Amino acid sequence: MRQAGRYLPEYRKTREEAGSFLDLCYNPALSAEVTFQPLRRFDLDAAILFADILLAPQALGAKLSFSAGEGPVLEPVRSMEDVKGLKLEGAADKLSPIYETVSRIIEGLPAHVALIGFCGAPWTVATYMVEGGGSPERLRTRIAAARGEAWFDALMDMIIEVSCEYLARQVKAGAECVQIFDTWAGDLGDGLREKYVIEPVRRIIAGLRARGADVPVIGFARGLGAAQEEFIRETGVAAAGCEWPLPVAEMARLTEFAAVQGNLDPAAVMAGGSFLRDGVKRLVEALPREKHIFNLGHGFKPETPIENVEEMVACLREFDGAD
Ligand code: 1CP
Repeated sequence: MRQAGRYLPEYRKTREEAGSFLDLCYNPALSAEVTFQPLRRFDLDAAILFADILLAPQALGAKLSFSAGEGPVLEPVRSMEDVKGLKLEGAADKLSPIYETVSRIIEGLPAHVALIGFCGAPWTVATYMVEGGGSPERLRTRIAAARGEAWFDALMDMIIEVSCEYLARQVKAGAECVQIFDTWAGDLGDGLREKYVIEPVRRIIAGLRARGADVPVIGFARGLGAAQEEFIRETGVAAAGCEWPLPVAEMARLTEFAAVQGNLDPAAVMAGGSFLRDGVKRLVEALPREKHIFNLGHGFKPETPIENVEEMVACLREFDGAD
């Protein structure tokens, strides 16, 4: 999950130095610096590339800005005419500063730390493009999907294509694993999940393999609940990211099909104390270590106390004990 970010004062400083969030994303030296920041503080086994899932739609030609305190704002895509205004050709090239960031990270990364690249899953990226930013219910997008609108399917195809190329180039630059973030996967029920969550992720993995990128893929399809098993089996992800409301017993069951990642409640890290310790212990005890990537069930909140993150990592090392 996100591990850099606003809970770290050094991140806020670098972001200020960059000028804006997007300037930071497109600055390889500063993005690499931000990727390293959590590693200097905490004993972590992996780093996640600093970038954002919304850079891919921007590369397709959708105007993007981040307004202070309000999150992302995108020029909405709501018709075939809008889709035709986007351009797939050359889109992955516009993301070259990100591949440069990956190369720089690899140069400075300790050998025992893995680098995870990432992109947004087509469904989640499409929701931001159709809604024009974050939206509490994403109804416009869900209705377009339920109607099987031709423009919506064309948009999904474009996002799938750019994502294959974007991830393959991250791998070529040195990413050792990639994660596909489907934050809004839980929006879709039977009849739509297969077409807009499972099939696009399956196609991205096939596209990666066709380009010779042979790294493990983590699928974070948030909110799938009982459909996680189907997602794992049909997409072929090596690991499934699990959000915190998923019971640990269900995660243990899923290890029959793939590795699992997660799923500590970000609020437990904010709370600290015995709830945090017990949460870490529960995960370590319930899941086989060769099938479990310890992580949060979603990204760190900006208000998270740094000493609680230190405590979380210390507990993990203590309970895990194998290293
Ligand atoms: O500095 C700031 O104010 C910006 C905060 C921030 C950060 C640190 C945003 C804005 N993006 C990021 C980086 C980011 N985003 C990473 C890099 C790794 C790291 O921080 O260590 C990653 C992996 C993401 C992924 C991402 N961006 C997701 C998927 C994962 C998730 O958290 O669900 C999503 C949905 C986004 C979109 C996004 N980026 C930023 C915001 C405010 C949002 C919108 C969130 C929403 O609609 O609720």
